[in-house]
Amino acid sequence: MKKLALHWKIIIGLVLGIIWALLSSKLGWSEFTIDWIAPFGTIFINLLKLIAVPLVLVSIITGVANIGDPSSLGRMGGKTLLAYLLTTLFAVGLGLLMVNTIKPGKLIDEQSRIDNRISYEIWASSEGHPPKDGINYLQDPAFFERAQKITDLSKGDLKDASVAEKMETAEKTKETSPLQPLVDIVPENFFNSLSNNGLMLQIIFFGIFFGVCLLLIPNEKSKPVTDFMDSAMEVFLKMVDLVMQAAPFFVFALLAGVVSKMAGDNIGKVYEIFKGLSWYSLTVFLGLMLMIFVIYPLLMKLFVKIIPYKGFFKAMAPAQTLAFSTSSSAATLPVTMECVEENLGVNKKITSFVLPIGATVNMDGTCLYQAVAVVFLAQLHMIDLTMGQQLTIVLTATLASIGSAAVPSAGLVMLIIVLESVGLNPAWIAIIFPVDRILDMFRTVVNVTGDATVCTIIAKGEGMLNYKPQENPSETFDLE
Ligand code: DAS
Repeated sequence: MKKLALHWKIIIGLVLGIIWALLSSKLGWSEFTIDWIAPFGTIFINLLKLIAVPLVLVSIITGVANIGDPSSLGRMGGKTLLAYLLTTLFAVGLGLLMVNTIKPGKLIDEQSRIDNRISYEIWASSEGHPPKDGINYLQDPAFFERAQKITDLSKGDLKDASVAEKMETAEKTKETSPLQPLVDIVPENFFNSLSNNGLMLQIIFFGIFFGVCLLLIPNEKSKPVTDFMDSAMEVFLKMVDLVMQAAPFFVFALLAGVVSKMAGDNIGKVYEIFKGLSWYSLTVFLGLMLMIFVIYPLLMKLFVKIIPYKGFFKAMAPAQTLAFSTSSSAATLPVTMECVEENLGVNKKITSFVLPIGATVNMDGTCLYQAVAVVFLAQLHMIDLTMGQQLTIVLTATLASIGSAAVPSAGLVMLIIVLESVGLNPAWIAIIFPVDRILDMFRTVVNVTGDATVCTIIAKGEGMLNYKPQENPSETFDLE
């Protein structure tokens, strides 16, 4: 039988996870699922986090160091990085606008959100800090009256349960799975002693700083280091690749575990979780489609004009389909360069500089998705992020997308930083992981299309764009 592509295997794992979650809650197997299946999901997340830190460091260093000669860091380099930064900031803003408008995390029943909130407060207190939105429901018995008012709760358990009781039961159900010793073998953090919220941002800063200095020392001195970093990058990408080979099983364990932990034996809650994930996926999908079919064509119309709407997509189709199927901007880069050179008429001098940088540091689809994901998860746990926190998301999602390696699911791994930056539980990536690979396919298409758009605009500005006009001029952007 023809080898099934990884993402189809992951989707099979996803479907099996959904079936198991439904069966488990229907037949009362959630205890078994939490004890014997969910830990493999935790191991998977720990593995991804374990690889993330060195991968980000090496990915940024190689990305910056491979810019070439430092002089190119000048005008064109400045224009390129500025253009990439602007499209990234726009994408984060669009993501925040979408998620605060559609509010996918609020479209599930309040009962589930209240329980999610309680688990958040217990996690926050176990981390030694108060809930980040300043409200401390668990210390407020009126919380349960408030909950009853909001959800017109008839259920006796909330009415009678005291705050302490709720805390106690929750503590008991914490990760005490028999497989916990197995989970503890896989450290979640490369620099365990340094595990603090700012860790990843410090890594990104250091990576950029190191890369630029590497550029500025004489080539014969920097070459051994750059070669070492390139091989180190291969090693870490191989690690991601190996872990992803087991992704179908891990996705199954993750989904089954997350649903059992959040819904228990309550089939109604399972439905609510899937409903929330569907609204979340739709919000991300709509944002990504807007970027591809509206924002980038608008930028082309504004700054390039001579390339027709249909001509742009026809030119980019091979790269976009490859990005969709591989979920990797790096794997797609050679085809992206060919499409932009051959079909859009951009000079090789521009593509060989602008596109490799774009593949490493410009991920508009990723940062849009990260903005949506963090606010969705907060909404799901009855947390209203303040404007200040949302601006923090703009900064950290931008940095996280710069730090994301151009490989499958890199954006999810970096989501950890964005969640930690606003005091949310990084383990929540497990809630959205089940649908992540499918969304990754679309966001990689956006990443690649964004790189090609910026590259064409830069070429136009440098007078190095030689597009062959289409036969039918009425289709051009330039409708005058
Ligand atoms: N798959 C990544 C890429 O190659 C994007 C992501 O993970 O968000 O662009």
